[in-house]
Amino acid sequence: PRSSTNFYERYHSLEDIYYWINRTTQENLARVKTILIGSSSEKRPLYVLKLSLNDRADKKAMWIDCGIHAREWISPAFCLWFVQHSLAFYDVNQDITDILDNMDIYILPVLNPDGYSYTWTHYTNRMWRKNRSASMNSDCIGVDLNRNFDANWCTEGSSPNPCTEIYCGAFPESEPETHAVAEFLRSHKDTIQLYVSIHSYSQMLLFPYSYTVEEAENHNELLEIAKEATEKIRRYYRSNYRYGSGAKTIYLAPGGSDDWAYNLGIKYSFTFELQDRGHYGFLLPPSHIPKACNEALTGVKTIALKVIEK
Ligand code: ING
Ligand code: ZN
Repeated sequence: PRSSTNFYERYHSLEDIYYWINRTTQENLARVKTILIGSSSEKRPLYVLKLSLNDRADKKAMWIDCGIHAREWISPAFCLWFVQHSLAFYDVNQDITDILDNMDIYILPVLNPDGYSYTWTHYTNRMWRKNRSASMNSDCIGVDLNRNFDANWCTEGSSPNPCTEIYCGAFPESEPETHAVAEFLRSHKDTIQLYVSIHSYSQMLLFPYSYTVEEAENHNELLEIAKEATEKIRRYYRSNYRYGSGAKTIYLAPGGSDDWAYNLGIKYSFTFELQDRGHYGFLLPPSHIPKACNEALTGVKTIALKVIEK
């Protein structure tokens, strides 16, 4: 029997997502390319989708990663939602058309495939956050990939103890997942203008810095963009998103991907925390996927259009 809910309104296993990546690429050969950027510590492939919908020569690009933290299932669901929206509504919806006419989009649907896969194996593993790599001097497993980037690495707000949820790893980019992302961004930094990372939960739109309470050089510009994005979300969806620099809005957190990308030179760098604000937390029911994803889609589109104007 045919399922009554749409593919994008459900959560999917890692195998299903790999299958979806393959099918989406095969069905859109002129518009989508799959790029293998590396592999995880358990040797799963890390695939980036490149959406390139017109062949203008001087195009810039944006990057979106999802699933850096295993239990945040709404995050990979958003990446799939975003790709589907881009392919279905190019030349239909004005905003996504303007964005894709001016930018290529790189999308990494599952940055942490080992952790994500682990959360699908048994309900007792559902709240896993880190990757699944072994450590040299401890039996504890996993590095917090959002503490493993080379941005004030392993200072206050992360931990050198492998048994904690915010373990920074043995050294910056010690993990194959973070190293692959960093290498890709380093080699594309001249075209990538905008970096976006998708997490859950708590409904926030954050920007650098998270590793220090000091303000980023273009703080006011980032603040203005985040304000506009969250206002649009409130107007369209009646959902409140807080916004501000990471350190001042949630907590000190060094080694994060958005701070690292910012210091690399990607001056528009944002982290979304999607729905909800704690009622279901990481266990957001599938019936909430459409609203959560549409809110974030509105936010990402608003940011991208602002960056294109610059
Ligand atoms: N929140 C993020 C975390 O890694 C964050 C917050 C954003 C930290 C940007 C550093 C940089 O803790 C969740 N929910 O994971
Ligand atoms: Zn997270």
